[in-house]
Amino acid sequence: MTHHHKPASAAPRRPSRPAATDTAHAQELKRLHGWLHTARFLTTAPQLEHLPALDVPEIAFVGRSNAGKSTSINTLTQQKRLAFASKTPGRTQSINLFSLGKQGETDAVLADLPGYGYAAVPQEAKIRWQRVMANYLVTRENLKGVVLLCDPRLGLTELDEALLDVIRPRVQEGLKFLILLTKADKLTHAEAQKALSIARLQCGGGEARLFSALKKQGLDEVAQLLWQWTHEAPAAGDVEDEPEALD
Ligand SMILES: Nc1nc2c(ncn2[C@@H]2O[C@H](COP(=O)(O)OP(=O)(O)OP(=O)(O)O)[C@@H](O)[C@H]2O)c(=O)[nH]1
Ligand SMILES: [Mg+2]
Repeated sequence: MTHHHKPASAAPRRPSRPAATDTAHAQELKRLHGWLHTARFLTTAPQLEHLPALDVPEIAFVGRSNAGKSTSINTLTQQKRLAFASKTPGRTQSINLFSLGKQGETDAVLADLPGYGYAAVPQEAKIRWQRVMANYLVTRENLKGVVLLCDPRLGLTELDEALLDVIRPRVQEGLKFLILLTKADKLTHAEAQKALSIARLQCGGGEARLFSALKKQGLDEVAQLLWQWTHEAPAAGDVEDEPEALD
């Protein structure tokens, strides 16, 4: 057996380092952002039945049109045009899936859902879309978490509340839920804190965070949540009921 030990005299002295915990934390964040940066397009599904059945945890980004869903996905994954910011908001009726995972392995999926509430969309299309989304949120078996993007200057609208009603039972059964208050750069510190405390009351069992794509605010916290949601071991004895479809 050959040994490759260098002579002791050649061993360099270790440079002094910051506190070990700081280093570990910084490395952990670097790893998380590296993980998010692996995001790549998986598929687009115009209808629910076109969505492939997957066995990796999925996180859905939902919210009003123009809330900043596509921008937040691009910011979190540090990619310029992974999710398209549509020129005609509310027109896309497709669910876009993005895979995450190193070395080409997929260990999680992000779903970019079309926004709702855009005034120019015909009523019929609005109702159809609401039903598709409700069905997705209720029946998608690998759905692990929902990120509801909300412009804090508008607060939760009627349609956001309707969505909350749909997912509330699943949140009680362990579905992870985050209200992400976007465009925080448009608020003063006091306004942002007020919006955050309101959202904390509204998120019933979930979480609420401030986020700004422009100022890169909230990225670390969201990255940590997304990782935890998709990688934490399910609680022992946690038996899932078959989800029931809406009509
Ligand atoms: N100031 C500021 N503007 C933002 C931020 N995030 C998004 N925006 C802007 O908000 C607008 C809408 O952003 P999108 O990401 O396209 O919104 P969306 O929720 O995907 O909208 P739909 O695709 O229509 O559902 C764009 O003009 C963005 O540049 C932010 O953090 N700060
Ligand atoms: Mg979008």
